[in-house]
Amino acid sequence: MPANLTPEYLEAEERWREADTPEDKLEALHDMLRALPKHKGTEKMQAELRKRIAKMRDQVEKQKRSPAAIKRKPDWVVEKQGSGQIIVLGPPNSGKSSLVNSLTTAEPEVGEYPFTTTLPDPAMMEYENVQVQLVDLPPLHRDMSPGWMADAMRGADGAIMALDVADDDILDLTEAAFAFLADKNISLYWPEHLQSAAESLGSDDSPPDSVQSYPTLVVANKCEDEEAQLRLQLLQEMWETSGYPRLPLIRTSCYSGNNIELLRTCIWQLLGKVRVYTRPPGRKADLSAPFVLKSGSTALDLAHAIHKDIGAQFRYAKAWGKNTFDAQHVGPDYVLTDGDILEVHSDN
Ligand SMILES: Nc1nc2c(ncn2[C@@H]2O[C@H](COP(=O)(O)OP(=O)(O)OP(=O)(O)O)[C@@H](O)[C@H]2O)c(=O)[nH]1
Ligand SMILES: [Mg+2]
Repeated sequence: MPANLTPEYLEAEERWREADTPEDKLEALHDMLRALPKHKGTEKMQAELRKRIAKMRDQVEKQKRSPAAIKRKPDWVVEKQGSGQIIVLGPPNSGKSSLVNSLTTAEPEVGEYPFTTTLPDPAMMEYENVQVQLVDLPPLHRDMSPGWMADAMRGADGAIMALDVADDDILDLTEAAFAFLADKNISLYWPEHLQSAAESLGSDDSPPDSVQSYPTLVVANKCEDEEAQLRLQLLQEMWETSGYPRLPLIRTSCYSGNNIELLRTCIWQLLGKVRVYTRPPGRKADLSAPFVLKSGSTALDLAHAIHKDIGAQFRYAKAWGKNTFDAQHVGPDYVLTDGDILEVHSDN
């Protein structure tokens, strides 16, 4: 941030942060542009502000065209889609939107300045033959996150917490992000189904202790930075002394693409789900359209997912998979493995 920002600008920026509606945000953005000193040093900020104004104006216009739809639900409610929903958490400017950009075909706004993302922004991530919904969120900060953030997170199946290992303020910003979560009684915990992450932060293996709790993977982003390793060591120490929950960690860089594909796999594993295929007797399974069920689900759960009558009249299934021999007869309690193919037989 340039040092010569006027109090008027800062006041308008504060109003923008606090604004709950796109109209109020638009008005505050206009005031920010008006109050921004106009000289060579602020040309980039002026251009960014104009871009944000144009985007916000589009949003206001869209709302006007469908007032009924807007009345029904607030802007921060994201409808779940795909096989599961993962929220993207983290302090300001840590690269949350850039990660969503790298993992999906969506183009959420990325900015050099903090508080670029102001509303939840869903995007679909492809993982092999399934789609996972990522929700890019505004930054987490003790004093500066909007109060509705906790509501926006509700219902998610897991979270990634992006931290910026190129930023000297990483410890303070991480603390401010955790303070927001603590304030809202939101906890994060180790995702038991994750198989791919080699590193971990902290040692406190406490189970989730609040109504709102998420299996979480920490993403150390901007890891191409020369001093990333040093900051990660400091982060490790701080994690221990602060008593934060033990969480897995992977290092990524949106700039070099490092570990982005590993992150994709981890996100799928975070969900703790299995993909199972069905085949009608004597025919081939359609491997492009899996049933996606909670890990630990059984052959009977699959039968119910196919149709309630098939579930009610389940007799047995033939299974092909990693843990069975081909066409093995299995009963209702057979626990499904990712990639299983089942031929379900019922009295129906
Ligand atoms: N060096 C480096 N910069 C990155 C990387 N990923 C993102 N950035 C930059 O970091 C800045 C912030 O990126 P965003 O994706 O907007 O961050 P954010 O966390 O969504 O920011 P807010 O929405 O404001 O909280 C931008 O200038 C990005 O280009 C990375 O891997 N390495
Ligand atoms: Mg963002």
